[in-house]
Order: sequence, then C-alpha cells, then structure tokens
Amino acid sequence: MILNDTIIAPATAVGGGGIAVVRVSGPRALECLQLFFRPTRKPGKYRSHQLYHGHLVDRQGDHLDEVLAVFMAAPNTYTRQDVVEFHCHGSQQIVKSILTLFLEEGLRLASPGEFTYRAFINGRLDLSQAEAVAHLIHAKSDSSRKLALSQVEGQLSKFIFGITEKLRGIQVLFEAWMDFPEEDLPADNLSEIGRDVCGIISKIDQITDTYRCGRVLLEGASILLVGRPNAGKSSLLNRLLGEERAIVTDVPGTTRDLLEEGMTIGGLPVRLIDTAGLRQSDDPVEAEGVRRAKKKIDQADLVLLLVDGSKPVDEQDLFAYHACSKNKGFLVKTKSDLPMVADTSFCEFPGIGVSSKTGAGLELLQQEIAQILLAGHFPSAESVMLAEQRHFDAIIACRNNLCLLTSGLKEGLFLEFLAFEVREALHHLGQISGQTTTDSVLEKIFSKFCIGK
Ligand SMILES: Nc1nc2c(ncn2[C@@H]2O[C@H](COP(=O)(O)OP(=O)(O)OP(=O)(O)O)[C@@H](O)[C@H]2O)c(=O)[nH]1
Ligand SMILES: [Mg+2]
Repeated sequence: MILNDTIIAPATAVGGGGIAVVRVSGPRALECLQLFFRPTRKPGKYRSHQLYHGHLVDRQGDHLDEVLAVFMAAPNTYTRQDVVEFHCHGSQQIVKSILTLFLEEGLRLASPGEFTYRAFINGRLDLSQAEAVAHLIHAKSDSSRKLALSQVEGQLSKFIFGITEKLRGIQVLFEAWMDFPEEDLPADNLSEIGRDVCGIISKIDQITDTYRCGRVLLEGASILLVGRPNAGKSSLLNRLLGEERAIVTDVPGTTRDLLEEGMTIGGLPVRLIDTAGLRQSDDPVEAEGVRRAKKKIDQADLVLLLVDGSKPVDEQDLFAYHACSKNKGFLVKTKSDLPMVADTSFCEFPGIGVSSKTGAGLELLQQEIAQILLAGHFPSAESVMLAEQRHFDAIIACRNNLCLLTSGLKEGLFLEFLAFEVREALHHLGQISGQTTTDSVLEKIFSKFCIGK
C-alpha cells in the first residue's frame, strides 16, 4: 500500500447529520486547504490545530459550503502526517461534491481503515490499539466501550511491552553468554532468570483468565432460554426486551424455531435466544425445533433453565435439565406471581424466582447474569483484558515457549536451546503489538474497518 500520497475520505457516517467531517491526510493536505478554502478572516499563515471559519469553493470560485477547517501539522496528528479536516453541513451531496473536487485534484480516496493503518505504520498506535479503535467505534454497551478505550489508550500494549522488555533483557544475557564454555555459566543468574520467567508466566495466567469475559464484552454473550413447553421462555424474552417480540400462548409448544434478539443486560451486550420448549415430540416440526435448541446449548455462554414455579416439576423439566446440566447455567423459576409449588432441588444451578407478568425479580436476574458473565472482572480505564482470539492465541503460544524455557533451565539445556525459546516467545508477543505480524494478517485486520477511519 502506498503511504506517502495524500488521501481523503468522509470521517463521519453516511446519512443525514448536523455536521459531516471530511478528512485529508498526507503531504498535500495544507495545499488542499490553500487551494479551495476561503477563510472569512485571512490568516498570514494557517496555525496548526486551530479552527478557521470560511467557505469551500470549487474551481470557478463558487461556494460549495460554509465550513470550519482545521490544519494539523505532523507529527501531532492521528496519522502522524499533515492532516486537514473540513467540518461541513451534514448532507451527502455536500460531502460528495467536496470529495469530487479533491479527487479531481489528484487525491486518492482512502481505503477502509487507511487512516488508522497510517497511524500504526507511523508508530502512533501499535496493532492492539489500532484493533481497539474499531471496537470502540462499534461498542454495543458501556462496559464494551470501557474495555475498548482502555485498549486504545494502551493498557494491553503496556502489559505486552513490559513482558517484552524483560524477555529482551534475558535474550541479551543469553547471547552474551553464548561465547562462554557451558561450565562457566553463572548459576546464580540462571536461577534468577528462572524466577523471572515464572513471574512472567503467572502474569500471563492472570491476563488469560480475563479472556472469556473480554470476549463477552467485545462480541456479546449468547444466552439461551431453555425449558419445557409453557415454562415462560418467550414471555421472559419479551419482558427483558421490552416488546412483544415472541408469540406467547398458553398452548405448550408455541415456539418452534430459534429466535435471537440483541440487547444489553447489566451493561453487557448479549444475544438472547428463545428456543422451542424441550420435550420428546412426535410432531416433526416441533421435534426439529427441539433438535435445534439442543444443538445451540453447547455454543451458549450461559443457559437460563426456566422451570414453571407454579407447577410441580415433571419429567419434561428433568429432560430439559439433562440437556444443559453440563453447561454454565442459571435456574429461573418463573411465574412467581402465582403460588410457588415447584421443588427444584433436582437442579444444581444457582437460581432465583421471577415473574414476567409483574416484573418481580427481573432486576436481580439481570445482575446475576452480568455477574456470571463477568466472572469478577470489571473493565475500567486501568484494566488489562484479553478480548481478541488473535491476542489470546499469541499469548498462549508465548506461554508455551516460556514453560519450555523454565524446564530447559532446570534441566541445564544448552544456551542455544534456551535462547531459541526466548526468541520464539518474543515473536509471539510481537504479533500482538504488530511488530512481527505478517502483511496478510494486517490486511485482514484493517479491511474490517470502515472507510474514513
Ligand atoms: N401468571 C403468569 N403467567 C405467565 C408468566 N410467564 C408466562 N406466563 C404464561 O405462561 C404461558 C406460556 O408462556 P410462554 O412464554 O409462551 O412459554 P414458553 O416457554 O415460551 O412456551 P413454548 O414456546 O411453548 O415452549 C402463557 O400463557 C403465559 O401468559 C408469569 O410470569 N406469570
Ligand atoms: Mg415460547
């Protein structure tokens, strides 16, 4: 990809809005401003990071729009290149005419994520920060926003950087000792290295523990509503959603297919999935619904097992429990507005009673769900969390090398062998920061961005 030409793209979303921003980055940014911007009060020279009022004009000098324009001199910009932004009225026609004007002047339309790619290549952000920018834009809940922001601000990068520096120090020692005869190796230093590496491994373990929760924050958790027919699954989905989404009747077997709805629960993005009531059925349509529900169970982050609290437990409840008892589950005793008669001692899940009719218990249910999904990890500005499969795989690979290194140290293996493990561990860490990431992986990551970011 060419990185030293001048690119342009709308930085705001397509569609109506009060204001739209068109962003230019590259060596010709200032020239663009001088060519077609007519400031209301003409400055001798554009000062960096200062907003100017004026008009954008076309080649004939006709006004395109009244705008605010800002010139930001490199390197204190998002891309570390010269940047100019035009804040115009938020009409797609205006944005289009501004783009056309500059494209005819020889600028190039930025590809998806190209501004952020330039920021990464020019050292403004490392790869994990750049990836988090995309998550920040698409954050579906407040907790997801916090996590993405902490990553954009470099909490994960700092963590990776800290480990990388330690390992580099070890690598330097190993290389210096390579020329020593093996018997002269300083035993004290070797055991100190062993302790350091163990320390790094336990730090890695702390952060890999956060992965499940981080992934939930990033991608949303899938929560499956499971239970016998008429247990009240669809009613609960509707109540949590705040709309009559699923059909509710007193006929058992109303829901046949899976029905999925996105929402936030306790600040977490979730996908709530209603299923067909679990029972053995001769009706082929219902049986297919049951098959689909059971198939979904293993993929769910959490199963809510619904048991009608107003009825004695029967074999259909046991059938439903057995289908999901190996999963992470939570028991919801429904219809708590009616006299509660169900004995749920058969079920080992923690649980509470709720009523979709009156809303009783629903607040508590949402808190419990969020607690289970977060598993004690609460994102904040300081938190380091792993949220990305790519990062998780890399750090696990790094950990494997470090384990081999510690056992190699204990067994007194050759320095070449030990140094190899350190090098490999560093290579895996470099995939998170982007130092050792291949072009094809980079391309894949940045192609997921929208144009203008
Ligand atoms: N009193 C009372 N009735 C409820 C409550 N929740 C659901 N019901 C009733 O229970 C019946 C079944 O509700 P659904 O939500 O359709 O149950 P379901 O589990 O989706 O049933 P299937 O789709 O057949 O598997 C309906 O008549 C609801 O009105 C509740 O909290 N209190
Ligand atoms: Mg239903």
